[in-house]
Amino acid sequence: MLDTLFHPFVLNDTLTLKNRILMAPLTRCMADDNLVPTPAMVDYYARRADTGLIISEAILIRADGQGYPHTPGLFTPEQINGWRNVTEAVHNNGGKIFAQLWHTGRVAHPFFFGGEYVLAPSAIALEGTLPRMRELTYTIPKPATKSDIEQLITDFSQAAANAIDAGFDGVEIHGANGYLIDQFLHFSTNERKDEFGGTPENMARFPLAIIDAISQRIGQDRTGLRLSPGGYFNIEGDARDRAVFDYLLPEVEKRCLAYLHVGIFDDSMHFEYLDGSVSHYMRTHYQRTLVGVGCYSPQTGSNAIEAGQFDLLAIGRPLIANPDYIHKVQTGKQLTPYDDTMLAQLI
Ligand code: FNR
Ligand code: 8K6
Repeated sequence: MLDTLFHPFVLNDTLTLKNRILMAPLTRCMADDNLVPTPAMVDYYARRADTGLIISEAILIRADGQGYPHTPGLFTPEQINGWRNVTEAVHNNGGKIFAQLWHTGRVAHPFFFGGEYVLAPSAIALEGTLPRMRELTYTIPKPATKSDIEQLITDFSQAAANAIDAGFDGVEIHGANGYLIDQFLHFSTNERKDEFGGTPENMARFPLAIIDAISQRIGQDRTGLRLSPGGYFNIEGDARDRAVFDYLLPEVEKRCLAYLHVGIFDDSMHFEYLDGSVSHYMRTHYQRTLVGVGCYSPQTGSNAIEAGQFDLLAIGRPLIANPDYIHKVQTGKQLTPYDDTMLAQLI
């Protein structure tokens, strides 16, 4: 039954994956003070090269996107060189790796980049304090001007070019989990009155512009996308969001990306305004390659693929706990259960 997971999967003319298990993007906060990947990170990713595709932890496209300590970047030559060591090690072990491109928007904090403000669609602060840094409170963001938005699109596409320069096989645009791109797509964070807010077409304009700019720069076959139609992390969902994603998903489908990835921690969560789980909603509105994720085991993930719920399975926390996840699953060995204390080091 698990055989389904271990057959190669043709993503497109450019990329074939050796199996259907992807490593989900996992922020580890382990880059050095200049946000450069370390040798320990090289080894960590190289150990997981037997997955069909590694999606890297979220990587900052520029300094003012930072919202957590020691998250890596892809905007300085030193950072690009650091990532080249990672991609070479993964390739030497027979793997493939995409870079997840990230700007946290209102989830950023000026503390990290020495700025005066953070950028977001609207001046609506995230409530509360930063994880692991409770002394810092989220700030009221500055609504991005049209020229800020143009610059962000340019910087996303430059980061994608930097990723290819660093040897990545492609990029995943982080449009999920309540960060900058997602903030444009939900009414609770987007109250704009211009062409970037108010209607589904307007709210999708910035995300689609980023997708188009990156596809043009590095190729749609090397571009993936993660989206969270259900607001569940850093953001509140609103029944009106449904119309935004009803519009966005067919638009994304037209763009023939490498894949679309569900952004969720637990895919058994049901969203009333989506009429069920996020993967179910996305499958209904998107027929190309879909990556499912969120509390799946090899068996439940394989069942979901066989049932047509999605095509590829991303695994997060179990891959933190088991660098040899693929080997263990293939040989029927017991998996080590994930525990939050495992976040303290890279095994
Ligand atoms: C995450 N997740 C996540 N998602 C993302 O798009 N970019 C990221 O950088 C991170 N970082 C991250 C760190 C940690 C510690 C966790 C636990 C999760 C979400 C992740 O990709 C995945 O969707 C969830 O972990 C659900 O999958 P599992 O863990 O149930 O297989
Ligand atoms: C993408 C950056 C993430 C930075 C740290 C993430 C740490 C996540 C730890 C797991 C917490 C899960 C909370 C998810 C909310 C789900 C609500 C149903």
